[in-house]
Amino acid sequence: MITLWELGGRNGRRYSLFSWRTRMALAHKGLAFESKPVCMSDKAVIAFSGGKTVPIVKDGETVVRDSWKIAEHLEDRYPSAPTLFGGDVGRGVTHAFNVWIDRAAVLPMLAVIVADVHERVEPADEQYFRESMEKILKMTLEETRKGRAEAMARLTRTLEPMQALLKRQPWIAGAQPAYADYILFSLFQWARVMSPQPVAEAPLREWFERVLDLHGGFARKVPTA
Ligand SMILES: N[C@@H](CCC(=O)N[C@@H](CS)C(=O)NCC(=O)O)C(=O)O
Repeated sequence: MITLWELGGRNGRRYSLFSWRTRMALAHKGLAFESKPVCMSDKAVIAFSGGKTVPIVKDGETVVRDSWKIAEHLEDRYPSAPTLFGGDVGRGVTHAFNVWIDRAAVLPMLAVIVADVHERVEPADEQYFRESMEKILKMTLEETRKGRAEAMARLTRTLEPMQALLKRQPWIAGAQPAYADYILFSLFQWARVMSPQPVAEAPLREWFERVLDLHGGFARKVPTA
């Protein structure tokens, strides 16, 4: 049995974008898992992992923290299940995409949705979340609400290459969906679970709907904003 520690929000929401990468990777591999929701401010409960972030996976006796390392672990441990990367070159390119999304796109999306996310975290996390996000964004949550249109424009500009790509091929990974799709998907699922604002335009919007339908609608059937 695989156990996944991840952020839990109000009303059963699972809102860690990085944990959505892991969830999708597990579904892609056809692996069942048990979800253990944790509060962002409760570091004692995840101390066993040696770190302070989720997702964390325990697979048998193996504990893996960090969504990219978890994806590599699943690919190596379950080689006969559908591939996440499509070989060594695909693994390298997917890693490059992972780094690009994390460095270029996560902050622009955060700036758009952060105040909505704050309204949906567990009450025990409200203060911790506010303090850490205001430090990262160098502005108050109230200021992010005022700057939303500008943040949305920055996000759209950042992701324009993905809009162009999705006019040429159906999935980020090419002809079939794979882990690269889940990396980009995680941003929009984060928004879908925690914010009532629409954030994706066509053709990204249609691609997002296709990912929601994958694996029996696994990602569609969850509590959202
Ligand atoms: N590179 C890590 C990033 C993980 C990460 O930042 N997780 C966030 C939740 S989305 C977290 O646990 N934050 C805890 C904190 O900020 O205290 C990964 O890909 O797993």
